[in-house]
Amino acid sequence: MSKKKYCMGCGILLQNENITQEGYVTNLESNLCQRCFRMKNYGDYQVVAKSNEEFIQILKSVGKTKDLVLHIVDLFNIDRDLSAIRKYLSNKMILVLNKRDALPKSVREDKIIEYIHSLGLPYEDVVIISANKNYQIDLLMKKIKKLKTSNRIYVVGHTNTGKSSLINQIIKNYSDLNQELTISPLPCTTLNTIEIPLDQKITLIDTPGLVDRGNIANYVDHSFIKKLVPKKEIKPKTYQIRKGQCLVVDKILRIDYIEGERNSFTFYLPNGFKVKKMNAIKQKILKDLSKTSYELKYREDLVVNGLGWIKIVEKCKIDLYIDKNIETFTRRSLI
Ligand SMILES: Nc1nc2c(ncn2[C@@H]2O[C@H](COP(=O)(O)OP(=O)(O)O)[C@@H](O)[C@H]2O)c(=O)[nH]1
Ligand SMILES: [Mg+2]
Repeated sequence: MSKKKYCMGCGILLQNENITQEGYVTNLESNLCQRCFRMKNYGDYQVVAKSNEEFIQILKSVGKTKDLVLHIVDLFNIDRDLSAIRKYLSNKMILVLNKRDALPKSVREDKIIEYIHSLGLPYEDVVIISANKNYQIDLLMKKIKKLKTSNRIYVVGHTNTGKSSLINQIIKNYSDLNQELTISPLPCTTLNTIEIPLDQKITLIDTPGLVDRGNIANYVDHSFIKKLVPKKEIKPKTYQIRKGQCLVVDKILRIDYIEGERNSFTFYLPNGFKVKKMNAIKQKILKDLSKTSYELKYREDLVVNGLGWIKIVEKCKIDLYIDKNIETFTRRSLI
């Protein structure tokens, strides 16, 4: 039997026997499976439905090593609970906050770092980067070299946080390899671990991300998912609101202002979304969605997993209407 060969884009085992199964190629000489080939060359995305069980096993096996781990988080969608991933790992870890380019330039990075420190998690270090814009990748490399415990460095995080994008940027900057990992706005692009030997001293290992069940991306169709990944710096929009009014975002969420002084709501959403202010009395729009009541304290964010957040200045009571599967929560204002 010939040696097993894996797709250079997503890590899946290549096979030429069953076209309906993952890893299919017509010719085993190919380096990319048909799915990756189509994504790369035609932007033709195919979703693979995977259970997280397999990905959790991979994380657990990372946890058995003593290697340094980069935990990649989307700055635009910082997890409510970073230990959803951390709990499988006792390794030394660097927290890497990606997609800086999507946040307004005016946002102060020290405030974000301070927010992370306030969570009191034992990361060795925290770095803010943009994989797409090649921002602070040198700084990250410096920290990797300083903190690495062996030649192997794992890259973990939820799906779509930009793990493969980061590794591609590092390959470009620091090696002569011509490998390029497959990236896409859909969940479950990377299917297996992929080892990238950058040089004698550093091998990066990409991993499939866990799917975050509360993320809005799981409950909308393809064309909508593309809208959720901010490509450019987002423009926050502020609305003055008082009792009796409501704010509606496309067909996905509605906020009724139930109690409180005049207030200011600033929406941090990808640019394609529209916010409308309306009179709530008798307004039936979106009321069939599931309702959650929140009491906000002074300067808190209302976060909608996978969509963005709303910065609310004064304390108040609101009713939120949204699909019941989508996770929402409040936190101290990030910025
Ligand atoms: N704006 C922005 N988007 C990014 C950045 N890094 C990755 N993305 C986008 O996020 C999506 C998921 O990226 P991918 O690398 O496949 O994530 P992975 O699932 O963690 O490997 C793609 O649409 C990327 O273009 C970044 O630095 N800035
Ligand atoms: Mg990936």
